[in-house]
Amino acid sequence: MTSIKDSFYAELKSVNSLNHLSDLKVKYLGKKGIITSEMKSLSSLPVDERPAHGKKINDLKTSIEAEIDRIESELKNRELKTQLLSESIDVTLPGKYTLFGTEHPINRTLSEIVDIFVKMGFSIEEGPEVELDYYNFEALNFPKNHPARDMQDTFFVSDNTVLRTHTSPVQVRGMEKRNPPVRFIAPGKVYRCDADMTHTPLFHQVEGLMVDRHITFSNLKGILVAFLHQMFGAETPVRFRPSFFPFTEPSAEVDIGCIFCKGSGCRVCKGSGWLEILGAGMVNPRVFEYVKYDTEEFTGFAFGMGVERIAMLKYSIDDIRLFFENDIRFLRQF
Ligand code: FA5
Repeated sequence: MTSIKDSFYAELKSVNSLNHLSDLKVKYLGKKGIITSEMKSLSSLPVDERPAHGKKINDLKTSIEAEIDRIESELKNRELKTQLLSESIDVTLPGKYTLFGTEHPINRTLSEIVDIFVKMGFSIEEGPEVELDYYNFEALNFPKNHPARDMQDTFFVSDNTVLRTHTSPVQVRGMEKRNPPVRFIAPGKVYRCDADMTHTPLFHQVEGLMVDRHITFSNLKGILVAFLHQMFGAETPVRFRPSFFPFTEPSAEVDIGCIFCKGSGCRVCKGSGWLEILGAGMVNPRVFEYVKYDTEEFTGFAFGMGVERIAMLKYSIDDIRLFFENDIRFLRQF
């Protein structure tokens, strides 16, 4: 019995893992283990020796079980500690840097413009960028060979197809689709063969159109002044200058007081104290005739603005090309 005990303790000393301990447990306490076979051999002893020997085996079994339980919980603790150490997180380490994109300044400006008009009850209308001559010019009262067609620096796709030079064709398409009253804006890309510090071949415009009974120039002024005050601040001066567009009569160009020099005159406003911001006017009855609106019953106003122009003023950017160069150092500032 003593030799079993000694060999158990000797083996236990070298145990250093739960697997190893489990092997030892099977060796001594398993069905075919040393202690179990000792128990079985009791029957070969003389009857009077059996109780004393049986007790010894039982005592040994109990102490082996206790010892195995003790070592098992020690090993479990040790393994847990090792696991916790290897899985611990150093919260003082710097985080992993992820590069986030930001909204492009043109999209941001466009959303701002759209939001203001949507709150004023305008819906959103879309039209194709590859447009028929009819919608881009003809139905907007630009007759064939009208000098204004040339003024627009048109990209022709074919004799009667162009890349739209403005968003005004959406006015015609929108009115063809429905009867008055109408009130929508049409944001989108437009194209002109033009490139310098303030012009690019692709840029964005937002068109606006409102047609109903009794619409007057005062309504146009009210809406545009409200828009410009929300966009540039309530103190911004606004003025309307007479101008010409074939599809509006009368027509106006709208200026805001220079936001750089506050009207005293600077390089940006070329000393005038004013910055041109959009074109507008009362819809020319000839356009209504193309879409078969009753020119006696209905009047309307339209306006169109360059989004890049507004973004340049809002963010004090003096070269329009920066918007399209995708220089991350520029874009990151927004
Ligand atoms: C028009 O395009 C008219 N369709 C606007 C209009 C609509 C008037 C409805 C009346 C009623 P204009 O050609 O002026 O107008 O262009 C409008 C704005 O587009 C300009 O004020 C300017 O901000 C912008 N713009 C024009 N050409 C370029 C260009 N090449 N690059 C960037 N912006 C431009």
